[in-house]
Amino acid sequence: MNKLLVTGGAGFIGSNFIYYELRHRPADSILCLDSLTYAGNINTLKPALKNGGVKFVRGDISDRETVFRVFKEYRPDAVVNFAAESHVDRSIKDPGIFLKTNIIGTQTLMDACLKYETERFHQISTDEVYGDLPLNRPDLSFSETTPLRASSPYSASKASADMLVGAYSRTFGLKATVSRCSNNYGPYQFPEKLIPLMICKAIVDEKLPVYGKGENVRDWLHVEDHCSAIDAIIRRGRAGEVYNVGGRNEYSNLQVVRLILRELGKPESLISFVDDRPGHDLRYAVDPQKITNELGWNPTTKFIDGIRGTVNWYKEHGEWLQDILSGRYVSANERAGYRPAGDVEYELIGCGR
Ligand code: NAD
Ligand code: TDX
Repeated sequence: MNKLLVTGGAGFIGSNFIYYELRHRPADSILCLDSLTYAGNINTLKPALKNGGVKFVRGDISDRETVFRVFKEYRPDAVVNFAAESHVDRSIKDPGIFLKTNIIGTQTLMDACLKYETERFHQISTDEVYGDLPLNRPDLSFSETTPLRASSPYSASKASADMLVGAYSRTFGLKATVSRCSNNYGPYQFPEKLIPLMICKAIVDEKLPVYGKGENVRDWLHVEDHCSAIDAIIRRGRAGEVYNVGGRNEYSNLQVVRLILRELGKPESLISFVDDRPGHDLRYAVDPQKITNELGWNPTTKFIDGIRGTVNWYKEHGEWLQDILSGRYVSANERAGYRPAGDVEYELIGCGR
């Protein structure tokens, strides 16, 4: 397996995965297919594209013509599908694009895999497909057999895609795997998600908007650990299987925000409690026993070290961040292949613009 098609590789986890593969599998070739929505940033991939091991096509995974052309010309051995609308708050404001990209996009890629007999299709899913757990039951966690019970339009679209992967696997014999991971953090995360948003705001002494009472719990995993799990699954995981990926590393949002403030030497008076997210999931907790037992995977980054490294990364990558906050990255994206269709909205939620 040495020709990978990585979709959504200009986003947070996809770009980290491309760099992970370049470091660990230098003989492999990678083609990144990404439509460069507001969440994609071609600048993130510049060093990888210069290096020559990675090629880039700007295109939409729900556009059959583009997808089939890419498969016909590139003939990937494996497809890793990161491309998605990924922000819960946006899905509450406008669900439509989540259904198009996350469901139809996944179906389109799988149809192409069947036609071109791709050895492996891997779907990057999320622990949010299982719904949430109560705060007062720390003994409970999600296993791969926990029924799907999505809460937001985002998680419902991801759960739909997971069901389709299962159906394509059983009905058409598609060689597919699914990974359901907990909340990721690390370099290159778009500053609309909790950790990078809070870091960015704290650096410039802006108020940090914590939803509700800040008591919701997430299970945090460093993105590098997610990448090592995906690498193990696509190479050694069994076709037809789902693997949960998590850090057994639960913190409330308030604990996370306080930790970031401490790392930056900023006062807790910056915390501002704001209206809660509608339908806000209380707690996620993933049981990663299956991937540990079958594939020997374990996370390696301690949360305190990971947060410290992430805070420092954002402090040291002011240009990458300013390009986003100022909207300059949109021009770089527009120069990268084609102009976005009219339905692409370049609105930054929560970034003070
Ligand atoms: P992201 O929003 O940072 O990046 C998504 C990427 O997909 C962007 O580069 C965007 O341009 C691209 N994209 C969007 N629509 C597309 C389309 N129609 N065609 C082609 N490209 C398109 O997302 P992320 O946080 O890196 O998440 C990647 C995947 O991992 C998603 O499937 C998400 O559901 C899943 N996931 C994320 C987390 C997390 O904590 N961020 C946790 C578990 C699972
Ligand atoms: O400004 C904020 N204030 C706040 O209190 C934001 C943006 C978030 N929050 C809370 C909501 C959540 O309880 O922080 C928690 C984390 O929020 P997000 O970063 O938006 O992540 P979440 O909703 O948990 O979903 C993430 O993890 C699972 C990713 O965005 C998904 O793509 C992934 O599937």
